[in-house]
Amino acid sequence: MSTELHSADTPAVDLPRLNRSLWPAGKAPVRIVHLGLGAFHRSHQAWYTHQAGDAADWGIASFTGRRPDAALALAEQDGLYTVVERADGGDSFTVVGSIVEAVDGADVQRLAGLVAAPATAVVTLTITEAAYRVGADGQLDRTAADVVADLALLESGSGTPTTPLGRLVLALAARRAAGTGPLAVVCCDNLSNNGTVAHNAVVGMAGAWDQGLAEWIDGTISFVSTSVDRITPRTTEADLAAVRAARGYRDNSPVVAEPFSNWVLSGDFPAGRPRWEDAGAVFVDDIEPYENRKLWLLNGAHSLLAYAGQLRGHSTVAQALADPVCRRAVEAFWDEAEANLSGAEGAADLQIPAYRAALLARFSNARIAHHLAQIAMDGSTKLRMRAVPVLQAERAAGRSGAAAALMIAAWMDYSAAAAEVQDPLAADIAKANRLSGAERIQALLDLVDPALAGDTAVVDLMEDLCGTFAEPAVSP
Ligand code: CS2
Repeated sequence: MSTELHSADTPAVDLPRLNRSLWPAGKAPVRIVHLGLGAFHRSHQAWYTHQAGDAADWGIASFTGRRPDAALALAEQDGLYTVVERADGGDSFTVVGSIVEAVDGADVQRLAGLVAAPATAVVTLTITEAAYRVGADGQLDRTAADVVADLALLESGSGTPTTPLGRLVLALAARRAAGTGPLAVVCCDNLSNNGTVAHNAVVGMAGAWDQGLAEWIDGTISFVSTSVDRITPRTTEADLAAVRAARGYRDNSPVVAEPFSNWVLSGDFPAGRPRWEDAGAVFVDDIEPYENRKLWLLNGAHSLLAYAGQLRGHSTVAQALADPVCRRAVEAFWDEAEANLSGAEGAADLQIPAYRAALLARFSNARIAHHLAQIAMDGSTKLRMRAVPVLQAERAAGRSGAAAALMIAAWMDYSAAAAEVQDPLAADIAKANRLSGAERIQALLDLVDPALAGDTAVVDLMEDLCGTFAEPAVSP
């Protein structure tokens, strides 16, 4: 399939908007429903679907989360948008056509209709790590305010759920009622064992409303685990201008991403799936080593840079990595992570030294302005996946885990210094920061992992590590 709207022999024209009538592949029927229409979905799952050999059979209906804006902008251009692959040496442009319907997430009726449709085979999710509302025990937090509100709505049978979980549960109830059978839910958020997390969250939410539905979901719906990877900063006005300048048409929804991308999946697709392997996706039996490699080495370093880097006055990943103090902290964390990845079964396939070298190159791509403030969000959830397992493994091996602990200590210092902390636990974080000394450390740690908070040696270690990045590297 041609992926270029304007080939070299078609001179670029100043289109008022992207226009599907010029699109060679036409419009595929909806067989995938997505929750979380954002930049990452468009640079990753939609991009893989677009490149699949059977793309003409697999259209995506993509729903936004809290706001309708992204759907409105994309619907204006009939779902078409440009992926700008931004390498050190320059940009390349692909017009992606796999999203055939862009819908406001609040349109739960449309969501339920599409999820219940016989043709729908796959539901993909990029709803953010925090949206699963799963506590440190791995189960749905039924006391979270928005979960409580959505459960009341579901029980009353009127009103529109506001959480992605509530919306999905309602849509799955419609599928059950329609008798259209099994499908696969594919979690594409950065969580360890994300298929199980999605299962626990969805079945937990359904069970609190209707036990029969929970049992049906448990026995019918396949929850696929994945490891997803492609650095995708938020789109800026400058990106819109870059597309216009280079391609000669106006796109109000382009997405900029690094050239690298990776997708590892594990699980069943009872109603079929696109041939994502044509675009490089890999299907494995045991996803855990890949997942840990990505979550610890890439996302772990990201979080460390987000907190340490901002404390030292940096604003992007590339700037923070160029600071020797931050770079040393990342390398030390990677040493600890690597020590615990290397023992895993199949670790040789992980090629960790090459993966680390590639990460340094990817993070140093200064043409990708990946803002640390974006990565810093939802720290209490992210640290559970990125720092805690390495810290626990190091301590179980009789070592201090100081480099993993430093990531958590940097988050604590950042959470006290930042003007605004975006986190589902923001109120508890602010409360903990009003304490001091070991009490503060313990209260903050309790929000990330209660078991660690109960370990006085860990609390002492964190107390020593707080303040490590107090010295700014650059004058404000
Ligand atoms: C980042 C990720 O914002 C974050 O927390 O660590 O979004 C990261 O850029 C992606 O996982 C890369 O694949």
